[in-house]
Amino acid sequence: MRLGKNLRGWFIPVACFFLSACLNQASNTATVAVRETGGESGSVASVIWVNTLVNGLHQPWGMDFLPDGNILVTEKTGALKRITAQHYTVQDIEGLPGIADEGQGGLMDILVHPNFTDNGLLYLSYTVEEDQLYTTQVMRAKLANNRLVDKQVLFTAQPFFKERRHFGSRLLLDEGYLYITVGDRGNRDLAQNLHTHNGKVIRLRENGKVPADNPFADKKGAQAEIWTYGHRNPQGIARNPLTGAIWVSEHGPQGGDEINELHRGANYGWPLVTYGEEYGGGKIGMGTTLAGTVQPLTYYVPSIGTGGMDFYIGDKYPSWQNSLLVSALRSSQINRVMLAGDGIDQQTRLRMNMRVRDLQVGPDGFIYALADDSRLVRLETRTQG
Ligand SMILES: [Ca+2]
Repeated sequence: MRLGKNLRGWFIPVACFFLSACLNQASNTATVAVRETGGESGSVASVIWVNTLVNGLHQPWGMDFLPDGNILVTEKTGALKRITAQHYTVQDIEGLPGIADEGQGGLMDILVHPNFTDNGLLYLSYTVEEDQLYTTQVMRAKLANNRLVDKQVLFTAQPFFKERRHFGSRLLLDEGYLYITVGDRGNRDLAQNLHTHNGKVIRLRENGKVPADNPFADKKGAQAEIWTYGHRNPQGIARNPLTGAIWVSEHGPQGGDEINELHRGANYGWPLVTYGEEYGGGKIGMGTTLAGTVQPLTYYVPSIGTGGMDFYIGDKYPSWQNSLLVSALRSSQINRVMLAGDGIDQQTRLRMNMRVRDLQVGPDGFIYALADDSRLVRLETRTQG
Protein backbone atom coordinates (compact mmCIF):
# COMPACT_ATOMS: atom_id res chain seq x y z
CA MET A 1 0.00 0.00 0.00
CA ARG A 2 1.30 3.39 -0.93
CA LEU A 3 0.62 6.10 1.59
CA GLY A 4 0.20 9.75 0.79
CA LYS A 5 2.41 12.13 2.69
CA ASN A 6 -0.30 13.27 5.10
CA LEU A 7 -1.58 9.82 5.79
CA ARG A 8 1.90 8.51 6.33
CA GLY A 9 2.39 11.28 8.88
CA TRP A 10 -0.41 9.71 10.95
CA PHE A 11 0.15 6.09 10.13
CA ILE A 12 3.69 5.82 11.43
CA PRO A 13 3.10 7.15 14.99
CA VAL A 14 -0.08 5.07 15.34
CA ALA A 15 1.63 1.95 14.08
CA CYS A 16 4.54 2.62 16.40
CA PHE A 17 2.15 3.04 19.31
CA PHE A 18 0.64 -0.41 18.74
CA LEU A 19 3.99 -1.93 17.93
CA SER A 20 5.53 -0.57 21.14
CA ALA A 21 2.57 -1.91 23.11
CA CYS A 22 3.21 -5.32 21.58
CA LEU A 23 6.90 -5.02 22.35
CA ASN A 24 6.17 -4.07 25.95
CA GLN A 25 3.98 -7.12 26.37
CA ALA A 26 6.44 -9.36 24.63
CA SER A 27 9.35 -7.91 26.58
CA ASN A 28 8.55 -10.23 29.47
CA THR A 29 10.27 -12.83 27.38
CA ALA A 30 12.58 -10.57 25.39
CA THR A 31 16.10 -11.91 25.22
CA VAL A 32 19.07 -9.92 23.98
CA ALA A 33 22.66 -10.92 23.43
CA VAL A 34 25.43 -9.14 25.33
CA ARG A 35 29.16 -9.51 24.90
CA GLU A 36 31.76 -10.58 27.40
CA THR A 37 35.26 -9.28 26.71
CA GLY A 38 38.59 -9.14 28.46
CA GLY A 39 40.73 -11.81 30.03
CA GLU A 40 44.39 -12.27 29.36
CA SER A 41 45.31 -10.31 26.22
CA GLY A 42 41.62 -10.06 25.31
CA SER A 43 41.30 -13.83 25.09
CA VAL A 44 37.64 -13.90 26.17
CA ALA A 45 34.97 -12.88 23.66
CA SER A 46 31.80 -14.81 24.42
CA VAL A 47 28.09 -14.05 24.15
CA ILE A 48 25.55 -14.31 26.98
CA TRP A 49 21.79 -13.96 26.57
CA VAL A 50 19.93 -11.63 28.92
CA ASN A 51 16.34 -12.80 29.34
CA THR A 52 13.99 -10.21 30.87
CA LEU A 53 11.61 -12.08 33.21
CA VAL A 54 9.88 -9.12 34.88
CA ASN A 55 9.49 -5.47 33.95
CA GLY A 56 8.04 -2.60 35.96
CA LEU A 57 9.77 -3.05 39.33
CA HIS A 58 10.47 0.21 41.19
CA GLN A 59 14.19 0.57 41.94
CA PRO A 60 14.76 -3.11 42.77
CA TRP A 61 17.65 -3.42 45.25
CA GLY A 62 17.92 -6.91 46.72
CA MET A 63 16.64 -10.44 46.16
CA ASP A 64 16.67 -13.97 47.47
CA PHE A 65 15.06 -17.26 46.56
CA LEU A 66 12.45 -19.24 48.48
CA PRO A 67 12.75 -23.04 48.56
CA ASP A 68 9.89 -23.35 46.03
CA GLY A 69 11.81 -21.22 43.52
CA ASN A 70 9.75 -18.08 44.07
CA ILE A 71 11.88 -14.94 44.20
CA LEU A 72 11.57 -12.21 46.82
CA VAL A 73 12.62 -8.78 45.55
CA THR A 74 12.94 -5.56 47.53
CA GLU A 75 12.13 -2.23 45.98
CA LYS A 76 14.11 0.67 47.43
CA THR A 77 10.88 2.68 47.47
CA GLY A 78 9.62 0.45 50.29
CA ALA A 79 7.79 -2.54 48.78
CA LEU A 80 8.59 -6.24 49.00
CA LYS A 81 7.48 -8.44 46.08
CA ARG A 82 7.12 -12.17 45.55
CA ILE A 83 7.75 -13.21 41.95
CA THR A 84 6.39 -16.63 41.15
CA ALA A 85 8.74 -19.16 39.60
CA GLN A 86 6.18 -20.45 37.09
CA HIS A 87 4.86 -17.36 35.32
CA TYR A 88 6.84 -14.53 36.91
CA THR A 89 3.71 -12.86 38.24
CA VAL A 90 4.38 -10.20 40.88
CA GLN A 91 2.63 -10.33 44.27
CA ASP A 92 2.75 -7.79 47.12
CA ILE A 93 3.97 -8.78 50.56
CA GLU A 94 2.24 -6.91 53.40
CA GLY A 95 3.24 -5.96 56.91
CA LEU A 96 6.54 -4.22 56.25
CA PRO A 97 8.15 -2.00 58.92
CA GLY A 98 8.27 1.80 58.58
CA ILE A 99 10.88 2.52 55.90
CA ALA A 100 12.47 5.84 54.92
CA ASP A 101 12.96 6.00 51.14
CA GLU A 102 15.39 8.90 51.39
CA GLY A 103 18.55 9.60 49.41
CA GLN A 104 20.40 6.31 48.97
CA GLY A 105 18.28 4.73 51.72
CA GLY A 106 15.07 2.75 51.60
CA LEU A 107 14.16 -0.94 51.67
CA MET A 108 17.41 -2.62 50.79
CA ASP A 109 18.49 -6.24 51.12
CA ILE A 110 16.55 -9.44 51.81
CA LEU A 111 17.82 -12.79 52.99
CA VAL A 112 15.87 -16.05 53.22
CA HIS A 113 16.91 -18.31 56.10
CA PRO A 114 18.46 -21.58 54.83
CA ASN A 115 15.93 -23.52 56.92
CA PHE A 116 12.99 -21.44 55.67
CA THR A 117 10.96 -24.58 54.97
CA ASP A 118 10.93 -25.30 58.72
CA ASN A 119 11.04 -21.83 60.29
CA GLY A 120 9.63 -19.42 57.65
CA LEU A 121 12.23 -16.81 58.60
CA LEU A 122 13.68 -14.01 56.52
CA TYR A 123 15.82 -10.93 57.17
CA LEU A 124 15.37 -7.40 55.82
CA SER A 125 17.68 -4.39 55.87
CA TYR A 126 16.24 -0.90 55.45
CA THR A 127 16.60 2.74 56.40
CA VAL A 128 14.72 4.16 59.38
CA GLU A 129 14.16 7.81 60.29
CA GLU A 130 13.81 9.52 63.66
CA ASP A 131 13.52 13.33 63.84
CA GLN A 132 14.92 13.61 60.30
CA LEU A 133 17.96 11.54 61.22
CA TYR A 134 18.60 8.22 59.46
CA THR A 135 20.29 4.89 59.98
CA THR A 136 20.42 1.26 58.81
CA GLN A 137 18.22 -1.27 60.60
CA VAL A 138 17.84 -5.05 60.23
CA MET A 139 14.72 -7.04 61.03
CA ARG A 140 13.92 -10.73 61.24
CA ALA A 141 10.36 -11.82 60.50
CA LYS A 142 8.29 -14.80 59.45
CA LEU A 143 6.64 -14.87 56.04
CA ALA A 144 3.11 -16.25 56.28
CA ASN A 145 0.76 -16.03 53.29
CA ASN A 146 2.50 -13.00 51.81
CA ARG A 147 2.52 -11.16 55.15
CA LEU A 148 5.39 -10.48 57.55
CA VAL A 149 4.59 -11.60 61.11
CA ASP A 150 6.58 -12.08 64.35
CA LYS A 151 8.70 -9.07 63.44
CA GLN A 152 11.80 -8.53 65.53
CA VAL A 153 14.36 -5.72 65.09
CA LEU A 154 17.81 -7.32 65.45
CA PHE A 155 20.12 -4.38 64.79
CA THR A 156 20.04 -0.59 64.53
CA ALA A 157 23.32 1.03 63.46
CA GLN A 158 24.45 3.78 65.83
CA PRO A 159 24.35 6.69 65.61
CA PHE A 160 21.66 8.25 63.38
CA PHE A 161 22.75 10.98 60.93
CA LYS A 162 21.11 13.63 58.78
CA GLU A 163 23.15 12.44 55.78
CA ARG A 164 21.20 10.09 53.55
CA ARG A 165 23.97 8.10 51.91
CA HIS A 166 26.32 5.14 52.34
CA PHE A 167 23.89 2.89 54.23
CA GLY A 168 25.68 -0.30 53.17
CA SER A 169 22.95 -2.86 54.03
CA ARG A 170 23.96 -6.10 52.34
CA LEU A 171 23.16 -9.25 54.35
CA LEU A 172 24.75 -12.71 54.52
CA LEU A 173 24.09 -15.73 56.71
CA ASP A 174 27.02 -18.12 57.07
CA GLU A 175 27.40 -20.97 59.55
CA GLY A 176 24.77 -19.49 61.86
CA TYR A 177 26.15 -15.94 61.81
CA LEU A 178 24.44 -12.93 60.27
CA TYR A 179 26.76 -10.41 58.57
CA ILE A 180 25.54 -6.87 57.86
CA THR A 181 27.47 -4.23 55.91
CA VAL A 182 27.17 -0.63 57.14
CA GLY A 183 28.60 2.32 55.18
CA ASP A 184 30.38 5.33 56.62
CA ARG A 185 27.23 7.46 56.16
CA GLY A 186 29.33 10.17 54.56
CA ASN A 187 31.25 10.67 57.83
CA ARG A 188 34.44 9.00 56.66
CA ASP A 189 36.50 9.29 59.84
CA LEU A 190 33.95 7.14 61.68
CA ALA A 191 35.08 4.12 59.63
CA GLN A 192 38.14 4.05 61.93
CA ASN A 193 36.13 4.77 65.10
CA LEU A 194 35.09 1.60 66.96
CA HIS A 195 32.55 3.58 69.04
CA THR A 196 30.19 3.64 66.03
CA HIS A 197 28.83 1.08 63.57
CA ASN A 198 29.66 3.21 60.52
CA GLY A 199 32.08 1.87 57.92
CA LYS A 200 31.93 -1.59 59.50
CA VAL A 201 30.86 -5.13 58.79
CA ILE A 202 28.67 -6.38 61.65
CA ARG A 203 28.50 -9.98 62.87
CA LEU A 204 25.58 -11.29 64.95
CA ARG A 205 24.13 -14.65 65.76
CA GLU A 206 21.19 -15.40 63.52
CA ASN A 207 18.85 -14.49 66.38
CA GLY A 208 20.52 -11.07 66.72
CA LYS A 209 22.60 -11.80 69.83
CA VAL A 210 26.24 -10.66 69.83
CA PRO A 211 28.69 -13.59 69.59
CA ALA A 212 31.08 -13.70 72.56
CA ASP A 213 34.03 -14.25 70.21
CA ASN A 214 33.50 -11.03 68.23
CA PRO A 215 36.86 -9.20 68.11
CA PHE A 216 35.80 -6.14 70.11
CA ALA A 217 33.18 -7.79 72.35
CA ASP A 218 35.26 -7.08 75.48
CA LYS A 219 36.85 -3.80 74.35
CA LYS A 220 35.67 -0.87 76.46
CA GLY A 221 33.75 1.70 74.45
CA ALA A 222 33.79 -0.35 71.23
CA GLN A 223 30.62 -1.63 69.61
CA ALA A 224 30.55 -5.36 70.29
CA GLU A 225 28.76 -6.09 66.99
CA ILE A 226 31.78 -5.05 64.86
CA TRP A 227 33.54 -7.80 62.87
CA THR A 228 35.73 -5.64 60.55
CA TYR A 229 36.24 -1.88 60.07
CA GLY A 230 37.73 0.77 57.78
CA HIS A 231 35.12 0.25 55.02
CA ARG A 232 33.59 3.07 52.96
CA ASN A 233 30.31 1.71 51.59
CA PRO A 234 30.19 -2.08 51.15
CA GLN A 235 27.39 -2.93 48.70
CA GLY A 236 28.05 -6.61 48.10
CA ILE A 237 28.84 -9.60 50.31
CA ALA A 238 29.17 -13.30 49.52
CA ARG A 239 30.92 -16.43 50.79
CA ASN A 240 33.67 -17.86 48.62
CA PRO A 241 32.56 -21.49 48.24
CA LEU A 242 36.11 -22.60 47.40
CA THR A 243 37.68 -21.29 50.61
CA GLY A 244 34.81 -20.44 52.99
CA ALA A 245 36.08 -16.85 53.29
CA ILE A 246 33.64 -13.94 53.15
CA TRP A 247 34.27 -11.30 50.50
CA VAL A 248 32.76 -7.82 50.23
CA SER A 249 32.60 -5.31 47.39
CA GLU A 250 33.03 -1.72 48.42
CA HIS A 251 32.36 1.64 46.75
CA GLY A 252 35.43 3.84 46.68
CA PRO A 253 35.38 7.62 46.32
CA GLN A 254 36.50 8.79 42.83
CA GLY A 255 38.32 5.59 41.88
CA GLY A 256 39.31 2.97 44.40
CA ASP A 257 36.37 0.55 44.48
CA GLU A 258 37.58 -2.58 46.25
CA ILE A 259 36.99 -6.30 46.66
CA ASN A 260 38.08 -7.36 50.15
CA GLU A 261 38.34 -10.66 51.99
CA LEU A 262 37.15 -10.32 55.58
CA HIS A 263 39.36 -11.34 58.49
CA ARG A 264 38.27 -11.16 62.11
CA GLY A 265 38.88 -7.70 63.57
CA ALA A 266 40.80 -6.42 60.52
CA ASN A 267 41.09 -2.80 59.38
CA TYR A 268 40.45 -2.21 55.65
CA GLY A 269 41.96 1.25 55.75
CA TRP A 270 39.30 3.79 54.75
CA PRO A 271 39.89 6.75 54.86
CA LEU A 272 43.55 6.46 55.89
CA VAL A 273 44.49 4.58 52.72
CA THR A 274 42.63 4.30 49.42
CA TYR A 275 43.34 3.91 45.71
CA GLY A 276 40.79 6.65 45.03
CA GLU A 277 40.75 10.41 45.37
CA GLU A 278 38.30 13.20 46.21
CA TYR A 279 35.53 13.83 43.66
CA GLY A 280 37.02 16.41 41.32
CA GLY A 281 40.54 15.44 42.43
CA GLY A 282 42.54 15.77 45.62
CA LYS A 283 44.38 13.31 47.83
CA ILE A 284 42.59 11.36 50.57
CA GLY A 285 44.54 10.05 53.56
CA MET A 286 48.16 9.03 53.31
CA GLY A 287 48.41 6.95 50.17
CA THR A 288 47.63 3.37 49.30
CA THR A 289 49.40 1.25 51.91
CA LEU A 290 49.67 1.44 55.68
CA ALA A 291 50.93 -1.05 58.25
CA GLY A 292 48.03 -2.56 60.18
CA THR A 293 45.56 -2.24 57.31
CA VAL A 294 44.54 -4.97 54.89
CA GLN A 295 45.02 -4.46 51.14
CA PRO A 296 42.09 -5.22 48.82
CA LEU A 297 42.17 -8.38 46.69
CA THR A 298 41.62 -6.06 43.73
CA TYR A 299 40.63 -2.45 43.18
CA TYR A 300 39.18 -0.41 40.35
CA VAL A 301 40.48 2.91 39.04
CA PRO A 302 38.36 4.40 37.60
CA SER A 303 35.49 3.19 39.76
CA ILE A 304 33.08 0.66 38.29
CA GLY A 305 30.42 1.36 40.96
CA THR A 306 30.43 -2.01 42.72
CA GLY A 307 27.04 -3.38 43.78
CA GLY A 308 25.83 -6.85 44.71
CA MET A 309 27.96 -9.88 43.96
CA ASP A 310 27.93 -13.66 44.04
CA PHE A 311 30.28 -16.54 43.34
CA TYR A 312 29.69 -18.99 40.49
CA ILE A 313 30.86 -22.60 40.72
CA GLY A 314 28.06 -24.29 38.75
CA ASP A 315 27.95 -25.75 35.25
CA LYS A 316 25.29 -23.68 33.47
CA TYR A 317 28.01 -21.44 32.01
CA PRO A 318 30.93 -23.84 31.56
CA SER A 319 33.58 -21.16 31.05
CA TRP A 320 32.44 -19.29 34.16
CA GLN A 321 33.16 -22.00 36.73
CA ASN A 322 35.03 -20.65 39.73
CA SER A 323 34.32 -16.98 39.16
CA LEU A 324 33.16 -14.04 41.23
CA LEU A 325 30.53 -11.89 39.53
CA VAL A 326 30.39 -8.26 40.64
CA SER A 327 27.79 -5.80 39.44
CA ALA A 328 29.31 -2.59 38.10
CA LEU A 329 26.67 0.13 38.33
CA ARG A 330 28.73 2.96 36.94
CA SER A 331 29.85 1.13 33.82
CA SER A 332 26.56 -0.81 33.32
CA GLN A 333 28.49 -4.07 33.31
CA ILE A 334 29.01 -7.22 35.31
CA ASN A 335 32.68 -7.80 36.05
CA ARG A 336 33.75 -11.44 36.21
CA VAL A 337 36.74 -12.15 38.40
CA MET A 338 38.35 -15.54 37.84
CA LEU A 339 39.32 -17.22 41.10
CA ALA A 340 42.77 -18.76 41.53
CA GLY A 341 43.71 -20.58 44.71
CA ASP A 342 42.47 -18.42 47.57
CA GLY A 343 42.85 -15.21 45.52
CA ILE A 344 41.99 -13.90 42.09
CA ASP A 345 43.32 -14.10 38.55
CA GLN A 346 42.23 -12.22 35.43
CA GLN A 347 38.97 -10.37 34.86
CA THR A 348 36.39 -9.89 32.12
CA ARG A 349 33.52 -7.46 31.54
CA LEU A 350 29.99 -8.39 30.51
CA ARG A 351 28.43 -5.39 28.75
CA MET A 352 24.93 -5.48 30.21
CA ASN A 353 23.82 -2.00 29.08
CA MET A 354 21.83 -1.76 32.30
CA ARG A 355 22.75 -0.76 35.83
CA VAL A 356 22.78 -4.06 37.72
CA ARG A 357 22.08 -3.38 41.41
CA ASP A 358 22.24 -6.96 42.61
CA LEU A 359 22.87 -10.42 41.22
CA GLN A 360 22.54 -13.89 42.64
CA VAL A 361 22.81 -17.50 41.55
CA GLY A 362 19.37 -19.11 41.67
CA PRO A 363 18.54 -22.65 42.81
CA ASP A 364 18.39 -23.65 39.13
CA GLY A 365 22.05 -22.69 38.70
CA PHE A 366 21.31 -19.65 36.51
CA ILE A 367 22.38 -16.14 37.42
CA TYR A 368 19.60 -13.65 38.12
CA ALA A 369 20.12 -9.90 38.20
CA LEU A 370 18.15 -6.81 39.17
CA ALA A 371 18.50 -3.74 36.96
CA ASP A 372 17.87 -0.22 38.21
CA ASP A 373 15.68 0.36 35.14
CA SER A 374 13.02 -1.93 36.73
CA ARG A 375 13.88 -5.39 35.49
CA LEU A 376 14.58 -8.87 36.80
CA VAL A 377 16.68 -10.71 34.23
CA ARG A 378 18.27 -14.14 33.90
CA LEU A 379 21.60 -14.74 32.19
CA GLU A 380 21.43 -17.65 29.78
CA THR A 381 23.60 -19.43 27.26
CA ARG A 382 22.57 -20.72 23.84
CA THR A 383 24.13 -23.83 22.44
CA GLN A 384 24.26 -23.89 18.67
CA GLY A 385 22.05 -26.60 17.13
CA1 LIG B 1 40.49 -0.44 51.73
